[in-house]
Amino acid sequence: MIVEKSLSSKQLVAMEDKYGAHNYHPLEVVLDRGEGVYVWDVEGKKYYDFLSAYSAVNQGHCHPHIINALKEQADRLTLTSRAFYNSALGVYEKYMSDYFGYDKILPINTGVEAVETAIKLCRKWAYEVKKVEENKAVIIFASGNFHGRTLGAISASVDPDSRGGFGPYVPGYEIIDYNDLDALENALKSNPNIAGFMVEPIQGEAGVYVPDDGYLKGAYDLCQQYNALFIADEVQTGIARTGKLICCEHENVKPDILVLGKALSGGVIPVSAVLANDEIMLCIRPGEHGSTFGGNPLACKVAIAALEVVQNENLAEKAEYLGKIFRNRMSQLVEKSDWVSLVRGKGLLNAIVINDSETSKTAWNICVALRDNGLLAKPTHGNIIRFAPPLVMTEEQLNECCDIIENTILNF
Ligand code: IF1
Repeated sequence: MIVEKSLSSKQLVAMEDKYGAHNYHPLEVVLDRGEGVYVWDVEGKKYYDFLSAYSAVNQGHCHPHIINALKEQADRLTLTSRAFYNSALGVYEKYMSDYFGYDKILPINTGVEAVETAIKLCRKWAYEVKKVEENKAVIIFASGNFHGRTLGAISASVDPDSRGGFGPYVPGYEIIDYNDLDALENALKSNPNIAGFMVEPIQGEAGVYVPDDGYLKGAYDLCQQYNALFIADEVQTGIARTGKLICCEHENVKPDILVLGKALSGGVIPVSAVLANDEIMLCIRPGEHGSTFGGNPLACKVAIAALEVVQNENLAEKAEYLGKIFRNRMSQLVEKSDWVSLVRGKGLLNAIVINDSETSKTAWNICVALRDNGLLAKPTHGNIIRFAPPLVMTEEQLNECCDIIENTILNF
């Protein structure tokens, strides 16, 4: 009998290092299994997941309702392409339209593909509806943004790691300061060819940077005033993460174009979407945009199930409630520890700032210590640690996690 020997964490890390491209620098933990708020490594050690795959696993790992939908549809039909109709897509599109309150949805796969879709849709609208002269459309972005890894997205980036060495870049972009309504008004006022403004309601990659109250509403109103589209990239902030279904809801803003991804599938398979009303969405016609996998029946069934979980388990309300407890606990830690200088965030999208330089290894080393104590998180920008657990966490579990974070940092 051949007994298959399973590989150790060390061996698996070595394999990734040898055979995989070096485009990541992961924290050293090799995960093998997940359930709800927990993940286990290949040696069987259990952790609280405080990253949730960058807010893709809001519904918790391997949520049975979503996995059942996946399994059922996987046995039936997975992909037809859009050359033909499929029995899941129309039902899903209606569900999405009702759920988010838009006339139409354009289904696609990854977050950045949805961002690209929104950029193309915005340009198309500018030429067809706003009557901008051909090839003159400009889209405004906010400095510090993260919209993904394609050329279309990195051309809007100011981060040297994301952008450097990949030029030439896509033209027709203008970058302004984030959280600066005067800068937005100046940009809109000084150029009649502005097609739209794309913005993250909270900048995730920048370090969970929450703009001032009124910023989103103010930006939306300015876009209206100057006949430009307000495009919200809610790939990370959407789907209940910040305490509302979408983060713009905190200011009662309904984006002209809404970009969703990540937790739209509960982290099960890549599913993303662009939502807009007819006047905008119908600017794209047959043959002008699409993807082999976009709108596949597996994705449709998984996304419906993932959104049902959000509703059935009141995840937005939970995120709002637990987020307050979390920031409260972390504010106490700020008082107690010289290592932590502040906590910020909304709902369960939060970060603490470590009192050391951006180039120091302190935040990384704290994350290593957190890992050893059974909690997984990842630093961003050197001295910031992002905390984004699955939203299915109980209050008791959250308090236990706060204890782990507190003890780890006080003993660091
Ligand atoms: C990686 C960061 C988070 C996003 C927003 C679009 C996308 C993302 C607002 C693209 C993706 C991910 C990508 C992931 C790391 C992660 C990330 F640290 F890089 F910035 F979440 F904060 N818009 N963010 O946050 O979505 O195409 O990846 O599905 O490893 O690059 P995608």
